[in-house]
Amino acid sequence: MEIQEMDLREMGSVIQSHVVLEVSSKVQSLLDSLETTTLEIAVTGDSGVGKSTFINALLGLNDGDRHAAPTGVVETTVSPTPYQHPRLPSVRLWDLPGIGTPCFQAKTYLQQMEFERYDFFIIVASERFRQNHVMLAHAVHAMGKRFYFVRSKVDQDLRASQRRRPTRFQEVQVLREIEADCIRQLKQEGLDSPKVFLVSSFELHRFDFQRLQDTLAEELESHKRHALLLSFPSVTAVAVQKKKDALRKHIWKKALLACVVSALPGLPLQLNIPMLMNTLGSYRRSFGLDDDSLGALAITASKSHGVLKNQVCSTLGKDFSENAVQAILGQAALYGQVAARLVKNKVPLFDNMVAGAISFTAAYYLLHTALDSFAQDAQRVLERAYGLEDEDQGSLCYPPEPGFIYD
Ligand SMILES: Nc1nc2c(ncn2[C@@H]2O[C@H](COP(=O)(O)OP(=O)(O)OP(=O)(O)O)[C@@H](O)[C@H]2O)c(=O)[nH]1
Ligand SMILES: [Mg+2]
Repeated sequence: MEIQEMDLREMGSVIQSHVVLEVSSKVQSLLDSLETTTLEIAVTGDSGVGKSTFINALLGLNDGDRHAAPTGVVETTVSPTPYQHPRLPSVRLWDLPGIGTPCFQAKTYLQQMEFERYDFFIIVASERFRQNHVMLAHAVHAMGKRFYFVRSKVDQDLRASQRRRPTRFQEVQVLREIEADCIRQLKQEGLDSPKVFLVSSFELHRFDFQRLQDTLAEELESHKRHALLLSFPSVTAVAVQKKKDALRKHIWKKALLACVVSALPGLPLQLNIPMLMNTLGSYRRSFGLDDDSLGALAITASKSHGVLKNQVCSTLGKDFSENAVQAILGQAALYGQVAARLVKNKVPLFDNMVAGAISFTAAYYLLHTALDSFAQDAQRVLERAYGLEDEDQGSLCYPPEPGFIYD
């Protein structure tokens, strides 16, 4: 009887090890395919309309950054220039030379630009949309790609309008007029229902940038949507929430992979701490909470780096160290062990599985809690960066939320 039970237990361990190994290798390849999915975004328009500034804003870079696209200079380049996302190397924005000449040939232009490589085109204009833009849009569409119109520098228009009619100035009305005017121009040039987004690269958190991001995300297939949601700067509360949701979907995969399973039965499961630290680091950067991102935001928003840093209140946001990670894991493992003991006494076959469940639960709890609190940090940073709160209020840290595991 005793021997039979031993055999059964060993066999269970072997089966379970193999199953978990197989599942984790499948999960790894799923994550790999997600992380290596490319997103190639073409940005085009006439010279001086703000293409490079827009690209830098999307990449979260300031003009002075050594990886930034040069701005405010007359470009003579005739070939597409790629700018790689600083955190996600498989995402690239392409600065395409202008389309301004009267003898413009949309088809030839697209061929020269090697149009197949792009997932979609953003056509930028700072004043009028002209026939050239519409010709390009038609050619892009005919080649099976999507296009979007960005009307740039709206902050400048608002300022000019306010100066012109200081007493009658109404921002919403001016914005509506600009949009209606763009749509009218595009229709006049033969485009039926153009999608136009009003943007200021200096104030991405305002106007239509969020709507542009939502529209792009909706129209992309799932892996590319994930890349877009992670790569675009989260400059509004909605964007922070969407980024959190996008990352949350894959927590269980990350947690599973962090459970290192020995192929030999009988060895306990352990957690891969470097792998967890790596994932947490990418969450933190994704929400712009690392020093570089906070520094770049401080410049864009004309706030002090220290003021923004003070808004980061989560345990891991403040102390991103292995000790802090171990402490959170310890907390989670404690709950896990109580539950595990109950199961283990009843079902000896699942010894290994129970140990695995504790590791998995602890990793899941850690990632889930960290993601929630990073998102809260990001929200506070945003509020302070864009002046929603009073400067001299100090830090707005709330007590940490009790992160819960399964939702
Ligand atoms: N106010 C305001 N100015 C902007 C905005 N975007 C760009 N600019 C300014 O417009 C000028 C031209 O911007 P660039 O980004 O260099 O324009 P570009 O389309 O890349 O120009 P080329 O490379 O020459 O084709 C710069 O002085 C920018 O600072 C914006 O959203 N608002
Ligand atoms: Mg440029």
